[in-house]
Amino acid sequence: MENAAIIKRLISRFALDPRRTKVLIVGLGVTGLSVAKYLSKLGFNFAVVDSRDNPPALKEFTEQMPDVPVFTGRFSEEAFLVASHLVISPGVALTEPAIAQAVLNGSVIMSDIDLFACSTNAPIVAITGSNGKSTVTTVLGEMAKASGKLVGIGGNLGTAALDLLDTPADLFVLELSSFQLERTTALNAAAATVLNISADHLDRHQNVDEYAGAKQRVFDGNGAMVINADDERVNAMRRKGRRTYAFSIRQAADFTLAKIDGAECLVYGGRKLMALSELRLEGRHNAANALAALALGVAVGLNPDGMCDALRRFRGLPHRMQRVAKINDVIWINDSKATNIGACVAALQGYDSKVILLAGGEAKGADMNELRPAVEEKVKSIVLMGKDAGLIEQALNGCVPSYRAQSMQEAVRIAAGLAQAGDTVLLSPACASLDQYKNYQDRGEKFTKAVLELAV
Ligand code: UMA
Ligand code: ADP
Repeated sequence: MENAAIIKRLISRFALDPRRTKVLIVGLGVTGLSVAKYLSKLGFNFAVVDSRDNPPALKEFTEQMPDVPVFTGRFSEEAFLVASHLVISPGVALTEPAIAQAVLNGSVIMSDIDLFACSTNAPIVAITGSNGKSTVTTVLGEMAKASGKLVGIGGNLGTAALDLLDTPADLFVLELSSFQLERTTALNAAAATVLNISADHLDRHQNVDEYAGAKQRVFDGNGAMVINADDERVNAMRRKGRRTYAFSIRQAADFTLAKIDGAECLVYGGRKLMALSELRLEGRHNAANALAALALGVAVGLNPDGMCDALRRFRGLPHRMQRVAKINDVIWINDSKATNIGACVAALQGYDSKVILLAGGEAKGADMNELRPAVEEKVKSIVLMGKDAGLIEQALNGCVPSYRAQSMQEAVRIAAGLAQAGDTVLLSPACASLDQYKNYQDRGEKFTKAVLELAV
């Protein structure tokens, strides 16, 4: 879109006029930097604030925009006082006192996703949910490419949405978090999904209802809705009069699993798309992800043959149910990205026999009692580590043999001692990693390294 057309939309939607507004970018990470570049291109008057002393994008920002005011080290009140509009990064809570005060003073709250939505005429597919977002976003991007589309893929996945505008695209596929959605009002996606809801981020959201409420905003507008019929909370998000596609791995639905000529298949409207055995992804929840991606693709007119080809080629993302090794007939699986209970439970439910589970870390306010039924059913023994190991141990109350480890290496050694031929050892922590690791990738890499050391 031409700059003039974008500005016209920003004015009509948010009264965001480069001639008379002062914008404050809150947060100078990946998002803040993308917003700064965007506002600068459009000729806006803006400043940046970050509560960190040395925010991650500071160096790049001051090199590129040396004249723009930056306030660091705290949320400076002076900066908030003069702002007519705040573009708030997802890592910053809306309950920050400076933000709450700015709202009382009449400042307009926006997200980078709002700016993005006002800046393109290409259809947007928006994907949220507690688990599976990155997988579905990535595979749908591959499906769009296989259908011959130029596609921009990003959002919470890593590339800030506004940075995607630099490359021509027929379609955008965005992964969106609850934090991005809670401050977004202008999205109107051509197709959107909430893949599932399980407790997560309860350190930032007041309760699961409020968290689900933020997620459900992905459906605001008039696009197609893709609904997980197996998830009660998502099922309740259906809206009257909207084009809706349901997917399910347990019951009849528009996109579901069915036996055709003796083989379990992915089907749409009762017609076979491909055999389930052609999927190269571990875990039954990945069948749900595949169905969701197919439904979103159909909703925006992608070619079913191209989509199935992309699914057949897709090997999954690292740290999600990734097979690390088979050593002495024991299979080791890295699911380090399981940073909440829902992901761990889904991983366990995909197994027919009991596994040895490595779990623990930072529970983010979640109720670990919810882990117990799946552990009782699918876990032989559990090795716990990290800050909230004690919380999990308490919640499990001895329902399976439990061990404690101080490091990943120790956890892997304990698991190796417990495992017998034919067993699976699964790292699926049900917790965030930040108490002991840089991030979930770091945790997964340490696990992989420790496992591979067993083989030498
Ligand atoms: N922070 C401060 N003070 C500030 C601003 C941020 O202390 O003034 C802290 C936040 O509390 C947070 C961290 O800095 O811990 C990063 O926050 P940010 O808003 O600056 O993050 P960005 O670098 O802009 O990255 C964000 C997303 N991060 C978060 O939502 C925390 C990235 O998702 C996303 O890829 C990126 O925008 C582009 O869209 C990451 C993430 O962890 C991968 N997301 C969470 C998740 O998936 O569970 C929601
Ligand atoms: P997100 O981007 O939502 O965090 P990912 O695709 O990165 O999702 O997967 C995160 C974790 O959730 C991994 O542990 C993965 O195995 C698990 N997972 C993936 N899809 C689902 C699903 N549909 N239901 C439950 N867990 C899932």
